[in-house]
Amino acid sequence: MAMFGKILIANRGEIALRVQRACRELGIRNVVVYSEADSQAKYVKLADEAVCIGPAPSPQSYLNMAAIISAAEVTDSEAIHPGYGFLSENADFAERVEKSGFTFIGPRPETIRMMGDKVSAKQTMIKATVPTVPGSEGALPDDPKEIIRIAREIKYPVIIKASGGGGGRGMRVVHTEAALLNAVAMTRTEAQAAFGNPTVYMEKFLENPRHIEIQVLADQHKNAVWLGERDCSMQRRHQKVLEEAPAPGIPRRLIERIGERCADACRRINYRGAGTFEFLYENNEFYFIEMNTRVQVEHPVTEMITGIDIVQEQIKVAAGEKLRFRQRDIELKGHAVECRINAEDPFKFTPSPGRITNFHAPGGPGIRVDSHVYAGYMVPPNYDSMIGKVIAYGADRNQAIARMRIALSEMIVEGIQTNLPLHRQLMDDSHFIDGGTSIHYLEHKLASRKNA
Ligand code: MV4
Repeated sequence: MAMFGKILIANRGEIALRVQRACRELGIRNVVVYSEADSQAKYVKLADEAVCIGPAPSPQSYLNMAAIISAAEVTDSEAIHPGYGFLSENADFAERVEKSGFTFIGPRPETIRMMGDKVSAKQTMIKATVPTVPGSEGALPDDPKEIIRIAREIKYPVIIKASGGGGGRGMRVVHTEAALLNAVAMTRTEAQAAFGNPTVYMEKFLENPRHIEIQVLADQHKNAVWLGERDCSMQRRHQKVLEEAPAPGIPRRLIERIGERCADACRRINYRGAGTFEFLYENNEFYFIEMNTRVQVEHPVTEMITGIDIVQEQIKVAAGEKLRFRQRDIELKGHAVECRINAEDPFKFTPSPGRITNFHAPGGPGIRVDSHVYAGYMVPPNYDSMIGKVIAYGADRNQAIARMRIALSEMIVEGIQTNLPLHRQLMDDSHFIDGGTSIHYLEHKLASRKNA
């Protein structure tokens, strides 16, 4: 199968630029679609072709399947890269893309649909011997006696999760039997309203875990590899703030065992493309929770420690190429940290759109900046507040952090508010420097900062 001649990028912002760069390096022409709010973006001007797909609100532009597929048709594109967010994990979109004769750069629609249903995703992982959180094996039944019995078996606290949820939506922690049935009923009602699916399942609630994820890559010829792990525990309200690779303080042989289970699961389900297995990690044990079927915001930290360009690999395997490396060829070298730079109030976290009047990107050894913004750029109010990412690579974690500290001190973003002050504080935070903080650490730190 021949490499694509032209790819349409169905996204915006830094990831549109990231995919555009991958296309250029592979010698593939790129088509960018954009909303009226993004007409002045530099990557739009730099695109081989650009098609306006609608007004600023996402439902009318970046979520408008018909407009995006029309843009692919009029430009004679061969494949569509969905980036992250928007339509990237929408199985119906992937299906419509393929039915219209284009290649969807991502897994098969059935795989996306299966992983989008958290109960079926978890059952698939149990079959593939990936360790999961102890809980109801499958959907919770209606019978209240059964629900009570399952919770007693798991032991409190338990968590009720919506099968259609994920990423922190549709969950409820239950501490006592007295609260159980009402919590199940409420989660079901909310799940029906939010996802059109009342199915819920139950897990043991882990009180103080870390969020560790494994990056995988699979071709269409039964080859699958894992590209190490990322620690994404530094988060606030389910929004990751800082990620790093490798995860500090976790025994290597333990991660290798889990990574092998993930790559093996990919082979079993004939997975195609890049993907991420999300785990909770507590008391030296990994527990699978969800799989993401897209490229993730934090993919650069893995690229830095493996030397593998994940976006280029996504494109190559979508075109039918074989992976050119085996597991034994993959070497995890050094350490990388990524800070997500958001246009937001550094204390209240409210969005801070507007014109960037002055911008200076950091540089120097080991520094990578993935950002589409520049001095004079207008941050539109319609989308996610992330304006870019700073990634620092070093021979070890201390060097990566030292380089990040310098980079953050050099960086200038004026005209809007950003979370740069928070990142600068984190680089001097003794708990972060020690490594291995839990998913609750940042929120606790922020709460005590307010009282200080
Ligand atoms: C959990 C959990 C504790 N125990 N499951 C939140 C997002 C979704 N992907 C799963 N989530 C959680 N599932 C069990 N059995 C705690 C969380 C959780 C969390 C997970 C990852 C990153 C940040 C989080 C913040 C709060 C709760």
